[in-house]
Amino acid sequence: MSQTFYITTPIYYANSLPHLGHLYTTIVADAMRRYKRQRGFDTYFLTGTDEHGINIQRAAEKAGRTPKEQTDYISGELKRMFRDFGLDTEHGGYDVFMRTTAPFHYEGSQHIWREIAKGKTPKGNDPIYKGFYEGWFCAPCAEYKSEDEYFTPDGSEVPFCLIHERPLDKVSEESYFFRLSDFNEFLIDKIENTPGLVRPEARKNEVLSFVRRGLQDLSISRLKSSVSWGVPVPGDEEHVMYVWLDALTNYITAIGYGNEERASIGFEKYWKNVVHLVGKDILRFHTVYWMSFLHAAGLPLPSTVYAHGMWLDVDGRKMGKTIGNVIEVDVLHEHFQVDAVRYFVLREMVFGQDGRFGYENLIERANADLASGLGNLASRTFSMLTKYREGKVPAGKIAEENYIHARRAGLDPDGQELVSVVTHARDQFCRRFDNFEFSQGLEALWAVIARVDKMISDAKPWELIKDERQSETLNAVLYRATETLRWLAVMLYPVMPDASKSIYSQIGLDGDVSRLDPADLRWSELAAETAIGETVGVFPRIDRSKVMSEIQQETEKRQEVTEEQKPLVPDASAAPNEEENFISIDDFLKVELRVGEIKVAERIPNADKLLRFEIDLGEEKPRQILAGLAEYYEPEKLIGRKVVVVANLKPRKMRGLESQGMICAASLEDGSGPIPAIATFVEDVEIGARLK
Ligand code: ME8
Repeated sequence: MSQTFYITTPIYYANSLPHLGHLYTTIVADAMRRYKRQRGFDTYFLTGTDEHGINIQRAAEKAGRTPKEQTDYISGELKRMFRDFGLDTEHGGYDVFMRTTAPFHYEGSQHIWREIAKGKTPKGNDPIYKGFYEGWFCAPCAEYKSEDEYFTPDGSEVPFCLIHERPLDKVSEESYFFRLSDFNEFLIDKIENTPGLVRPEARKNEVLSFVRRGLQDLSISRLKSSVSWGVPVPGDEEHVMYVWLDALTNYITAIGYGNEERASIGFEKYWKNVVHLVGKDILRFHTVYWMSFLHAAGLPLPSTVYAHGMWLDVDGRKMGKTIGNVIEVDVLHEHFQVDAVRYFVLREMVFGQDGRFGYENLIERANADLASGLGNLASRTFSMLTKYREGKVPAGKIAEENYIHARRAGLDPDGQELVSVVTHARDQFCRRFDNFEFSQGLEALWAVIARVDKMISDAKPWELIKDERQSETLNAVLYRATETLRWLAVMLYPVMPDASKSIYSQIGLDGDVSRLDPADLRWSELAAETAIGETVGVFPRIDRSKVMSEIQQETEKRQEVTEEQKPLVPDASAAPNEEENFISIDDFLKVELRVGEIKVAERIPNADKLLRFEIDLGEEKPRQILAGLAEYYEPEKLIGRKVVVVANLKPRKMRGLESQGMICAASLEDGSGPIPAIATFVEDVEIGARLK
């Protein structure tokens, strides 16, 4: 049975549209898996979307969608991008697109929770205990704020919400905790002593020094009343799991851990050799947290967590919409060959370090390495075969008596030198790829291209053809160039699947490159007399100024459209708000206003001001809402009236009754104080309709 190889990308957040970063990690994983498949491994490749948690809940609210609609939309967009770039199953890419909202994933996540709870920490304690989570709460946002969501103004003792610019309340909430503080020594020992567990070395040291500073226990649940969008904690429906616990667990539920649905994929089989590819931004989650969770659940650790660097713009700045330096994946897809993009990202970024991405760099590299390099070698070789040898691969051996002629043409007569160059480059390429050193692996192959180009230029086939005595020399040059192309086509398959297949078939070969092991390549296995296929250019030259001006124009157009779509009020999150009274459209959309019909309206005993309503919002059952309207309205007269309800207001208790929303009313002044006038509709509006 062949050895297995399981590779994963992070599952990307379903709160915003996919970008170059997501494309990048997935291309790397895809290339690695294609390489391992060629090497004979039984491979499995996972990508997908992370669909729970407050950020998704918030993004959905912002966009006026339900969380389910939001996650369907983003995972759909991600799948579209993957399809465009040939990373989907149909093109030989991922085997599974995980979505953490899948029922089998709920099952598996709850299973790991139970397993963790059953076990003991390395220090013999219960890994999970109940405590209180303390945090800064923003009432208008109805949520806890993390450090990057608040600021502390000078002179204030408490932080302020970035959105509302008002003080936050220190609130503590019941939560389950994971006893992470018991895992320090375990993690240090494992990470220090397991070769390749955390890579590259610099990142490993980073994690170790983080762990050495001491670990704090981790809150691993949130009350459902504050974060509703998540996997319920088994045995306690009031809580949902911390999103990272559920997200990380996707790597094992996908292959059948803790659920029947995917058991046939084979957890036992694939968990033996697994590589998690991640950006350095989420290294800590995949090492400190994930490894502790796994160990607590009695499961083996992954073989490798490899953290790569980040793409920055050409000037080394982080990419962002506000600076306008984002590389658009749709632009990439429209203007560049998929293989060129794949080659560029693998060649340009030294894996593990940050890299710089600009359209111009991409064009430069594609023209130099692909159009003038590999593409030119292929097209000149095929056109010479057509022109000089009627489209057939000649025999490559030179008879000893002709060595003298070959030498005269500057060609090594027995060709051993080239064989050893190519073989050495192949070995190096494999070693580099095994070691995630994609850029250096490709460099080794381009040295071969340069070498063969030089062989052709030195030998000058266009001169050789004129001399009868140089017939074998010409044959040898053509054979060696074609044989090198065969090797390159096999080796380059993981990086440029389309170009590789194209070159392979242009040579006249019909094997399946995706299954050819570069280690099995033997020089001169290309049979003489092979009739080459139809010649097609693999990498057309990119007209730099034309493409750049098209991209420029499109970017401008896109910006104009965005300008037009901009809300009439400035976006508070984009620029400091000088006009205190303005809020952004997004802020407004956070308030969910809905049409409701009053079904019940009654006084509350011993309360002069409050009325109790039951209002139908088109939901399963009417909401109970309390409002201070008793002094102004006869409750009976309000029954049947359509009103505007703030539907996402945090429920609060008044007089022992829970009020689940608010009725909107204008405030009129009659000199003695404000008098409410309930907002209503002249038209016949549908119950539950949203106001925007
Ligand atoms: O972190 N350059 O999802 P996410 C290179 N859901 N890669 C980049 C990049 C950049 N500029 N920006 C993003 C999450 N990435 C969690 C993961 S896993 C159990 C849960 C890539 O949508 C890189 O792989 O924020 C990074 O780690 C990932 O996208 C973050 O994706």
